[in-house]
Amino acid sequence: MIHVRRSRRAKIAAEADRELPGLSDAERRQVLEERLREQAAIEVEDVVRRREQARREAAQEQAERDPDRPVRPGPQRLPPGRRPTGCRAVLARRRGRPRRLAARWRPDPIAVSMARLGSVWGVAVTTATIGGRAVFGGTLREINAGALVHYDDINREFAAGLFDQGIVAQLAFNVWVTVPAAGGATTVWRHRWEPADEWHREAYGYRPETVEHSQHISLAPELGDGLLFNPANFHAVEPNPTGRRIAFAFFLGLTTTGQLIAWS
Ligand SMILES: O=C(O)CCC(=O)C(=O)O
Repeated sequence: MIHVRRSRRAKIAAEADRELPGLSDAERRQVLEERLREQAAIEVEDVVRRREQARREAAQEQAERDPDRPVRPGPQRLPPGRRPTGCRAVLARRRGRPRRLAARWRPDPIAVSMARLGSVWGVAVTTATIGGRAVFGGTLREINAGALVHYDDINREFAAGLFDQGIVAQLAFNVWVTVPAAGGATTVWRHRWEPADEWHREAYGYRPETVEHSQHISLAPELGDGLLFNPANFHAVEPNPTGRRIAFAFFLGLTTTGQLIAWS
């Protein structure tokens, strides 16, 4: 490692001497320090990018092995040539197309929730679109074994943008239709992703020490409770030893034009 750093330093020095001949010793030292700092930043970014990639692949493998893992089917109608990743890929492959389980419920809890949220916001909630086509929006989900500390952020997941609409903030909405007698609390921490978190990766999430010093709030769901929160904040679900914990859920995005769009 030391050998690699020395040879990198020598290479950067040679480049600087070639490009900027005639610098004083002090100027040359400053240029070298700046370039070494830039190089170090690029390397850190590269490590983070590789870890993210490894995490996505591990999460995908995990989802394939463990069908009970809490996954969220996300935007399924991807543009030509664009393949879904992570749990979305698994769901897309496993089921062909997502099924809207809520479709037979009357009234449809997803439609009711979106209508209420839209009336509070002042503009109706619409579905996110890709190339003009609406994506899947509204899941019925059972989580009994808990969920690791994790975050959801479409802008980090698809840095180049995925939907036709630009999103400035994301919210997660859950409304519980079956709750366990004990356990199953959702905890949300005042903590957003930072590069150092990558040292605490665990399967599809992060080890608890990532958030141990952050403020948090926990909610043990009651029947009919709804929870709207920013999923970019790290969050987790406590397992419930008995009973069933079932919720209708979707993501909401606040668009650059002030609309609310839904997906997943
Ligand atoms: O079920 C919950 O309480 C939250 C689940 C979750 O991780 C999410 O909505 O992103």
